Amino acid sequence: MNEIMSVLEQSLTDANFRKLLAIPNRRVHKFVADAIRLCKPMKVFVCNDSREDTEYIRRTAIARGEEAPLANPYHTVHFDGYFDQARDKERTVYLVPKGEVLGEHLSQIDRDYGLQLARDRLSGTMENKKMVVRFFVLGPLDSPFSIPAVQITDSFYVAHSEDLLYRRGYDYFRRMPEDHEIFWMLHSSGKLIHSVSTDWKKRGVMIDYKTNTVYSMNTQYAGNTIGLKKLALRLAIRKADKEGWLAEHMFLMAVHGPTGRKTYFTGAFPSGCGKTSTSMTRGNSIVGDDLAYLRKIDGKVRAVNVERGIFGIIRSVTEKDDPIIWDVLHSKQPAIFSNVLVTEDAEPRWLDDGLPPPKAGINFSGEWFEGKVDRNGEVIPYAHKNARYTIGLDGLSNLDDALDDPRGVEVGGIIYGGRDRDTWVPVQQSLNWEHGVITMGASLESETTAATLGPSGVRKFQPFSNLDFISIPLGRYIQNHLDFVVDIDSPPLIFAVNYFLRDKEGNFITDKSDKRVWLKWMELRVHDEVDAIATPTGHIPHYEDLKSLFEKHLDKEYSEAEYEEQFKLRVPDHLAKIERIEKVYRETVPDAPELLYRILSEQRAKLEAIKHRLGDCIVPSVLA
Ligand code: SPV
Ligand code: MN
Repeated sequence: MNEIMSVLEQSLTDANFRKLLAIPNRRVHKFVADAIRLCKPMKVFVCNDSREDTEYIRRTAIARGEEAPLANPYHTVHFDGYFDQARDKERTVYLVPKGEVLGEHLSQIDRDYGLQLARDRLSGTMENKKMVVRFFVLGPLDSPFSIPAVQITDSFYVAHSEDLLYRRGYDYFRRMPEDHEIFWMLHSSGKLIHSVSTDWKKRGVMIDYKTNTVYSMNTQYAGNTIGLKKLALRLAIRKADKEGWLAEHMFLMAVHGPTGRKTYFTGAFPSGCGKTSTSMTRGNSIVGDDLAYLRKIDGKVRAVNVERGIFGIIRSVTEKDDPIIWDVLHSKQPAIFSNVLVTEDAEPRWLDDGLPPPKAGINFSGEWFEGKVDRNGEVIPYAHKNARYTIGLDGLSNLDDALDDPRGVEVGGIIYGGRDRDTWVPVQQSLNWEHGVITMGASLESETTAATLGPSGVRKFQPFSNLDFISIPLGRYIQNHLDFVVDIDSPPLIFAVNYFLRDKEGNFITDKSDKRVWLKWMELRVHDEVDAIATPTGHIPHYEDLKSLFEKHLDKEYSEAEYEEQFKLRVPDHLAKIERIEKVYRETVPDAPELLYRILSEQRAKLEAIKHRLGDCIVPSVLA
């Protein structure tokens, strides 16, 4: 203990030492001292969440060139390295103790080897830099959901982003019980040239779930560095597994029903598949757009937003389609833009922003001009497809008032949705909880997007939209979902949506705004206020109900022909999907629950029977 104190005393100025020691938690002191011994920072800054300290972080991000001011004085821009523009799934690994098995969907290395590698790579990385120590709370404060987390980083951009995205926790750390479980995050950008990590080939995220610690190195992209986001989600999934709750890659929103009623939904969509835009739909209110914790409280499923901000994809954000986000991004609310193009007037520009494309500017490749190509002769777009904006939720006009409720909100429905060109109808309700967990959550597939490194547009198995973050064997994770509601009288309904259905020519057959109608229909289903057609894959809407919802909420004439095209049962595609899903579970998920195979077989049998009777493609009027 004395050794820890002497490291801290030697490395921290009086003011920073006092700030750290005001948190009377010896594990915190030890984590900071260990990080100092390993990374050898030139200086250490402990942030106590005062205005002065948080402003200092923002100012320093600019002074060090990690961010640059934009024309709007409340805005900055940050660039990640050219090869560091998305989550690096391959190099995000679990450190697995000998004898433990995680299953083949998770990248993993031996724990002892991994810890040594992390130490080697982090050793001395802050020699000419300042280390920032910050304290946050995941979920609302003073709640059964709260998880305190410490972030150590040498990136002021990371520390600044977290300020917008998470609930400040310095005071909470001062008063919480000494033995409260804590998540620990240590990040270094490594060597920098022009503020960009140069050792990106040695980048990595190493998750030591034994000690709730995540090490991140030689990377800057927020998905790899912001410990509280997807790095903490991986730890939270393990904690939830032990304690009987769920940590999910889900939005949380209130769908506003008739006479002002609010019904809360969570929604799991893979990155880049409409999660944020659904949670932001006009006429409803948002609690969160990315991460939710779900617990059972007093016989109900209740959920909270883990975060208090949005790190959203900015591509295609337009004044017409996303008026609320657009307004916030043109207001006095603080925002960090990343990997956009900056014009000579210091305005940010992003792909498909509804304006004439720029001819020149600065982007993630440096000085950019029209027609610029990369080393392989590929044209570099003016902004990255995965360019993002970081904002707090507080500026949103549609923010739900339950954001910080320590008890969370009661969940009426859970929605699963992926990028599916040919199989699922735009909206359907599962036959029951188990059917939803298996045929919707566990069977989710989606085409890849620019949110992860690698090619886009490839159909991949994406169970629960959470596969990238699941940190326990997949079969066990599914069993946890099945078991979650055993003692609940009326569990949330489970729905599947598909915004990406296409015709034979490859054109989308639903409109972006249609999701408003699907949400309103689901809201009515939760209250049993609208009837549905039972099909082998789930309950689908009646035409008349959708027609009136389209008229009411979108002022749009919805034709029967559109309905039939969108909601016909595509039997061969469903059968092919069951084949794929069964195969992936049989071959790669040895602990998959038996119930999964039974439910898939039942669904296959029903589909085969109906195919025999009615053919390959069945319009809803025949099913009704
Ligand atoms: C996602 O890719 O799912 C995101 C952004 O929400 S991040 O995980 O932070 O990369
Ligand atoms: Mn996400």
